Amino acid sequence: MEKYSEIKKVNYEGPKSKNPFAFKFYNPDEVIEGKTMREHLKFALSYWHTINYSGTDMFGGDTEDKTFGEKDPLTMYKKKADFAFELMEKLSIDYYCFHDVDICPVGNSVEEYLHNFEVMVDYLKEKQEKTGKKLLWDTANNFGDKVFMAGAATSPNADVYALSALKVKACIDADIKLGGTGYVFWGGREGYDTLVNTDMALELDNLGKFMKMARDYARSKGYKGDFLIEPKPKEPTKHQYDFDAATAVNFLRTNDLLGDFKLNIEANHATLAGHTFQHELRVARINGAFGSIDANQGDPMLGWDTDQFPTNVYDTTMAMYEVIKEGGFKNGGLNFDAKTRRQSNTLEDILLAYIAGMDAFALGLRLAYKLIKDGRIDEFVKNRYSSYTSGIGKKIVDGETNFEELAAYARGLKDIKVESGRQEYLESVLNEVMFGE
Ligand code: XLS
Ligand code: CA
Ligand code: CA
Repeated sequence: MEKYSEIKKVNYEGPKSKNPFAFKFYNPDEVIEGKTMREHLKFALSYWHTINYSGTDMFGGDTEDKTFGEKDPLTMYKKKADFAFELMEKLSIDYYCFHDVDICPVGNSVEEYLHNFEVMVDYLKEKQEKTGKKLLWDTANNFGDKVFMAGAATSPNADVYALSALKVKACIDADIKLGGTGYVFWGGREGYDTLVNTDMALELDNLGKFMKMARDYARSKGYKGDFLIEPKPKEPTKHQYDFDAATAVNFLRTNDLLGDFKLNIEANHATLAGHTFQHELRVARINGAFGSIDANQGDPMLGWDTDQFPTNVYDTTMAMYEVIKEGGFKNGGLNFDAKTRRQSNTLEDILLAYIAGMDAFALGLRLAYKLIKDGRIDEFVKNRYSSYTSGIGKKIVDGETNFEELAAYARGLKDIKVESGRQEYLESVLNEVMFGE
């Protein structure tokens, strides 16, 4: 990766270009419906995958070198930061996201960790000021170290709970210093492998209290951003407490955290939970909890979190459809929680992967607007529910009826006809919009 400063800026050349190092659909400053594409899409680089991941898998070691030829830990992490900001510049990415331990060496004690973290946060702040790049969100890695083997805020050990709070507090302080707009709680190891050793009620209660304390601390320091829960059904634990969007929303409601907390929806986690990406976005939206997106895709044949760069345009179109219906991103954005494959082990592959993912979402944005302008699908759905716009249906929606009235009404009904759902036709409309002129 040492040669990264020689890489050229990636420009938009349009769909006819055959230049692999050019955008075909992402034209950062093109205005679509009153906003530039970079404002619509709010792309972010994920530090852990792009700056640190070195191709390792369960069966073999590194296939990439991300040490930048440095032995001294702090100097190495500064070079990593230089690489991150250079890549963002070359790719026209305005935001980035990190875990605490992605940006600094952990050292040999809590004190050393805190010191290194602070040094690197100051370094990132300088780089932000020079380049105009921004922090989208940060998060504490409270799952990697062996002390977190049984969880962090759901650990059976109260000392681990306290250490987890220290790390989240450090990240909130960093978030405030760097002007970030999100703090993400991804479960990590907040879940269980077996109930024979687990007090589920206590763990969930402790987790709720932890999040409240995080919120109260951050707000008392003037933090204005969102807190985000990132649902995932399994991996690393057999059962993660934030299983999916519906489970996370229920947890937030139970703990009275909705409002301060929203959801960070990851495509790969949605499919692991047996849902589509769009389903998870819709659940977040209808509960007023749409926050941010971790853009990637899984492999439908594999039951684990492959974190691939997103290239499936049906998925990006329907995801952007949900984003547009939500009124766009506010504090959130599109973070590429995605890594190049173990065999795609060059600097060029990192660029090509981001280009592929950014173009897939740019195409998704363009096609989602086309779908909305075409109007046939929205119109169909609207008409499908038209029985709720007058008469007894309107009374149901307005909450102005009861079982006696409904039963009396139903007694007089003859030949109820439910209209066709027209699924095949609507799917062909989607294809027409996506591939027609
Ligand atoms: C792991 C998660 C993780 C979060 C941040 O599966 O995707 O990377 O996004 O901790
Ligand atoms: Ca993620
Ligand atoms: Ca993931």
